[in-house]
Amino acid sequence: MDAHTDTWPDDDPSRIDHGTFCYTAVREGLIDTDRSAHVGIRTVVEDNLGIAIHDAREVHATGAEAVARAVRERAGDAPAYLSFDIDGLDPAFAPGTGTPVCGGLSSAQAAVFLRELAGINLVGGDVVEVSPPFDPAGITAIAGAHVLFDQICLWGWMRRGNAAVDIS
Ligand SMILES: [Mn+2]
Repeated sequence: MDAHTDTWPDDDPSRIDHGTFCYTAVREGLIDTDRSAHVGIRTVVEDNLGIAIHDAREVHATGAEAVARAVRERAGDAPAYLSFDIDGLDPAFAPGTGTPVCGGLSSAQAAVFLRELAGINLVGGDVVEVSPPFDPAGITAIAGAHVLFDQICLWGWMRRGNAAVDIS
């Protein structure tokens, strides 16, 4: 989940940063591109290295549920890592980040998306790019905490044999 694909090559091949890590990971064979997807994209990329793109416009047009189903089907039963860049959300819901882009998902759309991934073989995940100095009202921190909570529930869902997750 991201406004950006982070699949851009760096001028300096020895450097890995927040806009190039995906490029390096694909090049090193760490990502199975046939089973991977980017969601929420609002920036131009000429070559996404074989990773599917479900841009934010598609999420708004077809719904977070439909996009989540497509991602789940693409991932199949492969071990999945879910990286959630908070700038996948619209700046209205996550203003505290370094490279905000308008037109992103709402917190509600993100919740639907994440919960509809239930059943995915999640083995790891993250929430990145929350920047407290840009987040004086704490809106972004709240969004990030909820995203991580939903990821933990997804993980628990698998570990408990798809039984309902007790969040009490
Ligand atoms: Mn980003």
